[in-house]
Amino acid sequence: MRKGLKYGALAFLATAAGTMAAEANEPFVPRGERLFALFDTDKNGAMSKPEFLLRAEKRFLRADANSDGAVTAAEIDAQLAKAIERRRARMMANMDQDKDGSVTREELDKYVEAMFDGADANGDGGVSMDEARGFRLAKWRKSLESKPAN
Ligand SMILES: [Ca+2]
Ligand SMILES: [Ca+2]
Ligand SMILES: [Ca+2]
Repeated sequence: MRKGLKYGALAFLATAAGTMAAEANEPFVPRGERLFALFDTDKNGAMSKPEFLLRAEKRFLRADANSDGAVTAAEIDAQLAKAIERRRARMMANMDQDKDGSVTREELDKYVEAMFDGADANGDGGVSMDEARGFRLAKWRKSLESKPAN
């Protein structure tokens, strides 16, 4: 139980930071509205160069494990490995319901069906584009956690 919650919290953090964060912290121009809003710190509707620079530095230099101001290939490797581990832990925590270390098709189907139901906000059996856009994975996962497992 505790373990599940911990992974859930990690998953939430990872998703809150943006799914791209799970890959590498390479500089990129934000395209989604939510992500853009994070970059546009003073919320004036445009991302300034200093805002862009600050964000990129903060993200990229997270990999600088020994804090020497430079990121080595090994530091990038270590960070990617951590991200992969987190991702695997999240996938297993979400889908491996009987915790036997593998996700069966049944377990996958159950998860995917629950996700569909979560996205189908008005419960009419179809997910519209608006419903798909309004679906928040992190929020949905949180709502799963608060439900008792069956
Ligand atoms: Ca370093
Ligand atoms: Ca299993
Ligand atoms: Ca619907």
